[in-house]
Amino acid sequence: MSEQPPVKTHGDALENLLHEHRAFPPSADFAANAVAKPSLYEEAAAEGPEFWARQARSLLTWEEDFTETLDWSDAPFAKWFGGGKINAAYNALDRHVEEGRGDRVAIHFEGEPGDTRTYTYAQLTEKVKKAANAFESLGVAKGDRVAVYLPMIPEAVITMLACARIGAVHSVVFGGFSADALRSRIDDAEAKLVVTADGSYRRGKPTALKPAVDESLVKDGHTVTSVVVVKRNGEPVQWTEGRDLWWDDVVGTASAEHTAVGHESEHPLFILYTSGTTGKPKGILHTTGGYLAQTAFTHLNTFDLKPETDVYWCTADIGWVTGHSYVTYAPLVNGATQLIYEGTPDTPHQGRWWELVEKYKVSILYTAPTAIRTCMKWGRDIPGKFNLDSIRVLGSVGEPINPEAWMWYRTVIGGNGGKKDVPAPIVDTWWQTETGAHMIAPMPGVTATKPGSAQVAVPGISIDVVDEMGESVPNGSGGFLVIKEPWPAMLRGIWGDPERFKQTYWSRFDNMYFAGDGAKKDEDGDIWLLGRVDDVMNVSGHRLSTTEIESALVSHPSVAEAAVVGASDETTGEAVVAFVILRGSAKDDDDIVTTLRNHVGKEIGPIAKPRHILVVPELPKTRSGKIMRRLLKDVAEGREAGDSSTLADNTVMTQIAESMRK
Ligand code: 6R9
Repeated sequence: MSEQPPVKTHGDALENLLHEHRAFPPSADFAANAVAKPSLYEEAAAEGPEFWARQARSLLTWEEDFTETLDWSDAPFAKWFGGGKINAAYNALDRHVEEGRGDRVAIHFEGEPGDTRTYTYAQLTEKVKKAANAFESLGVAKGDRVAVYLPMIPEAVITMLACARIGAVHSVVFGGFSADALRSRIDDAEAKLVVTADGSYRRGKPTALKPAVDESLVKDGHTVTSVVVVKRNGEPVQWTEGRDLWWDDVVGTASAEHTAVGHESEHPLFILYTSGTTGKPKGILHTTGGYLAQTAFTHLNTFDLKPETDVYWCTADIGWVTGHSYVTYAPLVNGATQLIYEGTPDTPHQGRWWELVEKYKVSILYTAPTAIRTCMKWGRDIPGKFNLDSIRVLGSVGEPINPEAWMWYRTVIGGNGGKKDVPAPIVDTWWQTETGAHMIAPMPGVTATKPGSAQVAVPGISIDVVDEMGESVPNGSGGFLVIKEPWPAMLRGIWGDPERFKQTYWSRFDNMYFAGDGAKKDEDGDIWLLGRVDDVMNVSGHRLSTTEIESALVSHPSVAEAAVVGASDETTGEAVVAFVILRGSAKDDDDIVTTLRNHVGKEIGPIAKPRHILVVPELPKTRSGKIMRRLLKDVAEGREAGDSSTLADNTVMTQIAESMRK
């Protein structure tokens, strides 16, 4: 344990006001059997980029070995593993079959209504070969783009891998996005094929997808020649002859023979548009060799994966980068057995996730803080009804995880409701669509984990926190998170816009990638993420992090969830405005707002006391669980809320507006 609370202020840097100083070292047993050993850090430091060359050769099968590890001569455009040829689908599928792992379960699928399917590696390989043949028969060739607009069903993974197999570039668009959002992504990537479904099941109701595709293609001027439709929920669909084809007709009848040829290491693998931003979507481009090497390495080491025995479950949607790297690619490249679940955590009851953990004996669970906080709100009795003993590693991603939620996750989920002597370690993984793979994360079995901190750079990754001038800050101080050396899974650019790539990520500091996140180093040098820099408020000259105030609010027993924004204010520059969801009984407490203001004052300091606290029934979130503070800022500043088309639930803003009027 660190002796000092990791708090201090430093010049103009972010004020660190958290008082968290617990640390949980790995058990001797876990450490002894762990995949990642402490020596990984020394090896990486000594070897430089060659560390990654070694990982790429040991974790992947290359059709042709590479001749150059890294070409950074055209920075910031990196080339990794030049001269190498590799097929992503071959690595995820065929080689496991060829090496005698064909009977291992690749995917356990559970639909929301309770229907199940199981695919072994041999069966999944056959499906992907058929899909690859089918897409080729529709004229899709290497380099062509394919838009994927599917729910969380095995066909999503099959489609992505079939594209990778033939060298087509997939662009997955969230099933929750509107027809307009889909069209702008189709246009930007000039997609030839769209793969979709009639619909899916969410919250017990069939929801439609195909109508949005139809609507998106009404106006001429697009590049789509075929739409392949998976039959998922049997909802009636409109049909455009000559363009629309049922999956079963075209994939079902295709040949199961297909040879995977190696593509250049730098061949584009996918484009993924970043969510929640206004203006033209940013198509983040990833390529093959480096991406696969880093995703496979991190999946193995961060999660301590034992592919023969573990059952891994990442709850992320395929439309999010986490679903790309840690559902479709890394787990299959590593030969893991994974669970894919279609629906929502509360259908048909609030224990659905825990029921699935018990049923499939999930041993590694990877989810987002927003989901953990939602489960906290429902109460520990719900997971308490299930046996969670199988869980041995827990992961978190997407947002800073409040210490409160971290401790709950550890005890209630990782500790099987307190019944386990040694709860499962939690790995808080910081990374982005742009980084492609984990960048900051503890290694279970090596790192003594701290509630709320992602802590240390992944071996082979160079991370720092710098001040306004780009100078590294000392321990105990805060600033901007940067990446100092190129990394294998880094984005190779923004689709069709090299200038915007340079401008967005490489212009703020010289020769450093600016992630857009604020962070601090504690006294031990461990990194704490403080949220997006645009989520940092300036109140009377004091820089306050939304995350810290949210954590303080959530640490009060009456608060289930909280979101904080800065509203512009003539006198103080910005004023803190908090939106809170209360737990059951607190709703009848008339003094709750005063109580919470004082609580924040006590936890952080009077300067952080919210000017206004608004009690709301829900918070606006994207499908990946990120709170859209931009919309709350509109409310806080008395404006009409802006574009909410990327919200998971479109009615939330109306609910908030109604609660304001009361
Ligand atoms: C993987 C993913 C990236 C942004 C990132 C940061 C936030 C992600 C986090 C985290 C604190 C973590 N973020 N993981 N913040 N701790 N463990 O989420 O990608 O959707 O591109 O979002 O998410 O702000 O910059 P993406």
